[in-house]
Amino acid sequence: MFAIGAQNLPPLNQIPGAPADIPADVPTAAPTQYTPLSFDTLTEGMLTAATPTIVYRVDLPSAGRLTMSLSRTAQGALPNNGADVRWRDANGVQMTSNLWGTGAFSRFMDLEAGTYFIEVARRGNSTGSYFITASFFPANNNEIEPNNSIHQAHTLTFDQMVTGFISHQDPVDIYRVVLPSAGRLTMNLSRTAQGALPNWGVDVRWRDANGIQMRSDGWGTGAFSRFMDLEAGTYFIEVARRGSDTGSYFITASFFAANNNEIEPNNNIQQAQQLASGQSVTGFISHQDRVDIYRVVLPTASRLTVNISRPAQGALPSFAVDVRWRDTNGIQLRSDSWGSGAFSRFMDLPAGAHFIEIAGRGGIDQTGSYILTVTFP
Ligand SMILES: [Ca+2]
Ligand SMILES: [Ca+2]
Ligand SMILES: [Ca+2]
Ligand SMILES: [Ca+2]
Repeated sequence: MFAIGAQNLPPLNQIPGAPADIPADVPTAAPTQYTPLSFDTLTEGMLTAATPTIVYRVDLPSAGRLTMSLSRTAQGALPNNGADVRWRDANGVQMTSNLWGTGAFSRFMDLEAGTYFIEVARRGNSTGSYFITASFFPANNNEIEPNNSIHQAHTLTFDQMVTGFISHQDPVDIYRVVLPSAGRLTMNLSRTAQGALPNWGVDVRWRDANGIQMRSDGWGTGAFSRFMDLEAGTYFIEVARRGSDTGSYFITASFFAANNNEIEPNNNIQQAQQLASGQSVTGFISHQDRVDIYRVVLPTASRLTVNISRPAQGALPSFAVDVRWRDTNGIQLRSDSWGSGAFSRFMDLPAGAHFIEIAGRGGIDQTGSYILTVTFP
């Protein structure tokens, strides 16, 4: 089923005379004597005083989850607390070590493609026989590695799912998204059916074009779906291991354009966009842009009515902004929170320029688009 090392298989599945007192975490050379394991094939081993350690070789054809299972034979079995199971990489460097105590043993590691060695070593005076089986489940990841820095990031196409894989060797996957205009970027992550990340497995970090972190969320149980309202440009989404949790995941980026036709920058009264009576404008409060200011010129003393509503998609959440009325000098006349539903308020004002300011409150989810209409005689 897979290639094995061509060299020098010893007649016995053992390393004769391997010293038992080498500290287990000292890197060693790649073992030259080992027993190759085929997946899902039961192999019997026997630890004795003369054979305190047996090394197995496993070749992973792709990235995926390697599960090692050990169980006791019916007769002459290893006594309890009988063995250490050490996982070594192609160079013989120990990656982890497990104690095989009572009962059956089944542990997995999520690993990149390549050669690994599994060492079964007796503890103390324990001797006896056991069965060992290697099983493999490929990650089937189609992320493009290496993707471990923003310079190597894998560019996502909107609404196209990619399978990623966080392994013992690979703690981070970085994806690039390019927003063609201002709008809402939604990231969805979910678990694969097999070999999935355990719960609380990763942090999902949002970074700007310079790699500066804008947001970070732990991905807990269930599916992950978060959005950010962003200006046009390049962003990076980083999937980063938490602790030792590894496994595969699905990731999809979706984008909904704000279609805002406000004239930016409109962030102070000098930059304010002038609106005619009856004119509707679609504005957008984003992570980067927390204020939009509009100018209204009343020809005579009259009633100015301000209506704000939510577009069907990508709207501001409720209670996300303040609506401030300012006089011709920018002095605030009034401020209202915009709650749920539509906003409609009026003021009777003298002739001249006035300003309507839509000001975000700074919450990470309190962004989105709105439709503003002003009316006056
Ligand atoms: Ca990966
Ligand atoms: Ca990676
Ligand atoms: Ca804006
Ligand atoms: Ca603005």
